[in-house]
Formats: sequence, C-alpha cells, structure tokens
Amino acid sequence: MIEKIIRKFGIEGEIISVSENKSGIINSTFVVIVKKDNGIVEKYLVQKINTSVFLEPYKLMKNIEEVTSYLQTQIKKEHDSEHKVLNVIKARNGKSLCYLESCDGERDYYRIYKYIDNAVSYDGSVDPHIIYNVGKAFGNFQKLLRNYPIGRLLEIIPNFHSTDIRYKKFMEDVRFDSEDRVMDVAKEIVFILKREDICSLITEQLGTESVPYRVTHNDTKVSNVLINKETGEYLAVIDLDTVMPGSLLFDYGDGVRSTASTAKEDEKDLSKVSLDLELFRAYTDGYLSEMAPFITYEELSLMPESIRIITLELAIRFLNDYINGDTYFKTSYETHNLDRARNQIALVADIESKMEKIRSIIFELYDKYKEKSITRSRKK
Ligand code: GN1
Ligand code: MG
Repeated sequence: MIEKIIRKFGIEGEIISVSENKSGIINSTFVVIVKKDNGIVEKYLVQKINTSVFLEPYKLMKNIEEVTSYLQTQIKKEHDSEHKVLNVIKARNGKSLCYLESCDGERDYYRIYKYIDNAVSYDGSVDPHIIYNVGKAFGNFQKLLRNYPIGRLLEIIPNFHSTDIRYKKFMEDVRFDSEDRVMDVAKEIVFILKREDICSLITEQLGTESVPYRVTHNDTKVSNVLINKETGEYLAVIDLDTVMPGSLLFDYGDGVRSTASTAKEDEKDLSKVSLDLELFRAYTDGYLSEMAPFITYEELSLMPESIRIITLELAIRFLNDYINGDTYFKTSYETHNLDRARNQIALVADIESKMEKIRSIIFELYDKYKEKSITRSRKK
C-alpha cells in the first residue's frame, strides 16, 4: 500500500522502512524511509486522512498549502534560517492528495510531507525550557500569520471550538442515550451541566474588535511542535489540519491544557492529574514573548478562563463520544473515551482551584512584555 502511494507522489527508490507514528488520535501517520537510486536516503511522512472527521480533504489541503507558503515567505523576510515550515509534496497529477480505492470502493486519501530531521516531539514534558518553546512556537505561528487575509481560509470543521454548540449537542445526545451509557456517567454529566455558563464566554464575543477572528491552529498540543534535538528550542509547528479562522484564546487555552497537565490525557489515576503552575508559567511566558504586543485587552482578560473552557470542551467531546459509542476518536479499549473525559474533568477542577494564581501570572507576564515593547517603540 505505502509503495503504491509514494509512487503516485513521484517518489522512486527502495523502501527501507515504514513505521507507524501513533501520537495522533484522528489520522494515521507513517514515517517512510526510501533509498534513492543515487544512494541518497530520504525520509517522508505519509498520512492517511480520516475522512469521517475531515469530510472535504481537498479544502483542508488548500488551507495548508496557502498557510505554509505564506509562513515560508514570512520566515524568509525575517531572515530566519532556524525554523522550518511543513513542506507539502505534490503528486504526479499536480495535486497535494492522492487516493487509493479500498476493497469496499471507498476512497482513502493520502498526503506526504518532507520529514523534518533533527527534531523530536513530546507527548508531554516536565522541562520548563521545552514548554516555554512550545508556547513560543504557537505564539510565533499566530504572530507571523496576523496579517494573513483571513477571508481566504476555509472553515474545515464548522464550530470546531464553539464550546457552547458542543455543549448543546452533548445535551441532545445525553437525552437520546443511543448506547444506554448515560446512567453510568451521571456524575460527569452533572459536573458539565454546572458549567454551562462558561461555554459561551469566548464565542459570544468572537468576531468583534475585542476578540477578532485570527488564523488559529486549533490543535495546540505539545506533540504538535517539533523541538530541535540539540538546543531544545522549537523547530516547527506541525499538524495544520485544523487551521481555520478562530480566536487566539482557543489556541492559548488548549496549549496550556495540553502542556501543563501533570498527567497524560488518558491517565486513569486521577490523583496524578493537575495543572503544574511552573509549566503553565513557562508556556504563557513563551506565548506572550511573541504575542503580547498584538493581543487586545479583552483577549488578555479572557486568557485565564480560556484554559478552563477548552479543558471543559475536551471533557465534553470525550464524554459525548463515549455515550455515542466511540465513533470519533480512536480508542484502544472500551472505556478509553470515558477515562479521557474523567481526566479532563479532574483537570478542570484543579484549574478552578488555581484560578487566582493563573490570573496573576498571566497579567504579570503580559506586563513584562508590554513594558519591553513600549520601551522598544519609544527608542525607534
Ligand atoms: C485530536 O488526533 P489529534 O491529536 O491531531 C482532535 C483535537 C483534540 C485532540 C485530543 C480534528 O487531535 O481536537 O484536542 O485529539 N482533532 C480533531 O487529543 O478533532
Ligand atoms: Mg490534530
């Protein structure tokens, strides 16, 4: 199968190895090493797109091609030779996707990226230097794209981070209870019900001058930043499938959720789940070192809540998938989504207990960078 695909992308030579990378829970990803006829060994990232999640794969690739080429230009303008941008390989037919027909006549869509070498990605890290760099990478991503013509971006999954809409859909599915699982998760449902009011805090302001639409990554997990193996600094932002118009609060909140938790997203021992304030500070520091001059006061004021909101949103999504019979996220065992939901609920509870500290750290770091940028612009 892999051989058929790479040939469609004009990649010749002998396949030396194929290994699956299992860190994503939507698409399937393979690292393929090929020895060219001239002896040179090249690495590629081959991905099968999950078309029950991404219904229009060509639209998704259009966003990715345009955003990566814009980023390339920005990086060149800044004479930045340290950082990399995902490099989409075109197929023989000039498109950035190819498909193979499966035995049941369905089309499986594949794309290929050049593999970025000298890089490592983490499913989690307790090193503040790494987490600072993950925050910096996503801050830099938004900074470089701040003047991108947002009207050109297509909405790949509508209302992806509309927590209020996800809440309503969740409540409908709870009422429907198609798999007869609701009785077992009453406690978790009540936890979510009690927080209905925070679900619309970001979306009700989205699109105004206070909380403008920006190019957002929408999946700012720690594993979506490649880190330079030698320096520990960021090398590239990857997984651009969900790049869409959105609020920077989605990215910031999800970034903290993913990087500052003391446990993996599916850790069952909930006593291990909490928000590490040092890692949270490191992420926020890195993020604001890039973005502080560009955010509005309203965005800044919502940053603390965004962490709580996006974590609650993930709890809703995992629990919703569990009560629907696990049709969206990949699972490895029967209660995998339920465990993920409980984990995120425990994280929300811990975040709530630390809200005052979270708020004061965000404002302290913002002031630090704001001061710097005012001094810089005065000097000019
Ligand atoms: C999914 O598969 P992956 O890791 O790229 C999901 C994200 C969730 C994440 C939770 C398109 O991302 O929204 O935050 O799982 N992506 C989609 O681990 O739904
Ligand atoms: Mg993703």
